Amino acid sequence: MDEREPGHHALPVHEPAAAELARAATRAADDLLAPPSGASDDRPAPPSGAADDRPVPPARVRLGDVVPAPERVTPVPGADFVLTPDAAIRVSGDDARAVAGQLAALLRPATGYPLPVTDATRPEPAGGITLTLAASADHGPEGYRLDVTPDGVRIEAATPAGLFHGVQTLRQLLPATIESPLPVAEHWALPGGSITDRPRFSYRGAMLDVARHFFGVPDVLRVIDHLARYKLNHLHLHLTDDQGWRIAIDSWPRLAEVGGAVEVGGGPGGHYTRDDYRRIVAYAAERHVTVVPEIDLPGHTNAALTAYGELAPDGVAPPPYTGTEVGFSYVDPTNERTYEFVADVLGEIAALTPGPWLHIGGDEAFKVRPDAYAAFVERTQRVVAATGKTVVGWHQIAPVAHAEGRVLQWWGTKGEDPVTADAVHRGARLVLSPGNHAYLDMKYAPDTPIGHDWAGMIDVRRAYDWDPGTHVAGVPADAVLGVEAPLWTESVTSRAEVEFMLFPRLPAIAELGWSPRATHDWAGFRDRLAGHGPRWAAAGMAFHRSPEIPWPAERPTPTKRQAAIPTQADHPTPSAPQTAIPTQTGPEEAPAPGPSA
Ligand code: TNX
Repeated sequence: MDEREPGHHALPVHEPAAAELARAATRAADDLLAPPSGASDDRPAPPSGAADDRPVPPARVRLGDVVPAPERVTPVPGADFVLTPDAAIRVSGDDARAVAGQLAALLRPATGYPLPVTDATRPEPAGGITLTLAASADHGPEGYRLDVTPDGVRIEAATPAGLFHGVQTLRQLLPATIESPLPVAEHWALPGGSITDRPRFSYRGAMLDVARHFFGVPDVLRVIDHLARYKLNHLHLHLTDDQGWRIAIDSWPRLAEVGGAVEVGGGPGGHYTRDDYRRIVAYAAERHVTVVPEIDLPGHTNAALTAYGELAPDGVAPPPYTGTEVGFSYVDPTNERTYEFVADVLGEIAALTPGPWLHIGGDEAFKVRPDAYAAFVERTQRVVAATGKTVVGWHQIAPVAHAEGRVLQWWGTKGEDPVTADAVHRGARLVLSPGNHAYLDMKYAPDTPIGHDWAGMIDVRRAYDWDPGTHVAGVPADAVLGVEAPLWTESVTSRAEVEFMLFPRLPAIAELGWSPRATHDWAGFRDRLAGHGPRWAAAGMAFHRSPEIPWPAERPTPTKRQAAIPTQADHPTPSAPQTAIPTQTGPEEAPAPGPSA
């Protein structure tokens, strides 16, 4: 195990300075080796009109700076491509057109360029981006190939999901200012070379607990955007818990109306209507993200019991709960009415959910006797199967009889778990969310203003330094479906706080899920990640300025037409750990709904 000494988290303050120096030295060396920016013969000139009002030289992005690390990166020095105002995005077919629309929507705000989407068969204007869907391409269901040459950028994939992931890579190869919501005078260069890429695991996700504190649709859509940036493809929504029931159920209307009316701390809570949920699911699907809905059973059900006291073991509705204890509530596993409730709720959720998974919780039902618990979970697994979905549960359901295809979400903190290993031998697959590495509700360090510490502190290095393929003893890599980073929200109350806890740790988990193990390297990851800070800042996102990461010095923003880019004014200097969380992180508006094809 990679457990580190207690006290490690009192990070040496000189570490970032040393890393910063090393980085500066690398860049200086790069500058000596590389041809002067824009001066090589085969490099196109910067876009006309942009050169004069360009106040600073372009920030250099290297082809290998991508997070998560691609499978193979082959830089070609001097083969940079520069995106110019007359560029078009060419597509090879209708399915590629939707991704091209998304790419155009990503690039238009900061560049101010029209970037029309055109057919690849039309005569080509020079210097554009081509997206090619080729079913014969050997990149797997999510992989892609990206080529940058002075003449253009080409992305090829066998599926729209692969093209979409390639687009996220392209985005990261442009200067950080590409994230600006307003036009910026910038030299829009991409480093030359080729990338071929595909994921290590098919399930790469994050969980948002919308039960402890409720988060409205715009906040959830924004989290989906964050997942998509880092090639995560599952959003697990923890929709119900003691403090709130957050999804409307037609056949049991009081669940959301009554059970959704509070949250931790006594706030008004809230819930998603069926249309809200459909909107979330559709927005996610456009970004190749599958929503995994969780109805936590038989414990964590106080909110349901407040709405329908008949489900409680004593038949009496308890008062609403706004604290943060766990393990005290449960639906009566000996009452047939409970199984009508389970079938109705899971049936409605299944009907609203296009993805294959239905998560039934199963954690911390401390007050239910083991035999009654096993009988309840077995029966509930059968209810899920009857809906046509595949059951997912927290690893507490491991001892229960196997159900076809079932997936256990493992949140242990020790790599020894014979009960889970046994369930795997009986056919279960695992999604790994180790509490002491992947729980993004844990504090970064003792002075982190929000978060838990029961699984220890999780700094960026701890989030990164583990291997999903070997983490649980007796569980072979081929039984691991993937990884997920849960964000529980007992202490997380706003969009800014969500982002502060996700960044920069979510990209670490994303890299574990996507990148080949051979690329795993903390020093390299930390340096690649550093360049993402300015991207998050330009996008108006909050993040923790972890002292482990050599964030680049601030670069004056090359504004054009007085671009109002969110500044980092509320972030301290890179060497000081950020302990305060900005209350406002940019436009309050929801991200625009995805561009329609
Ligand atoms: C454990 S992880 C829980 C949650 C809490 C979380 C806080 C799991 C399946 N159950 O109910 O929110 O710890 O870290």
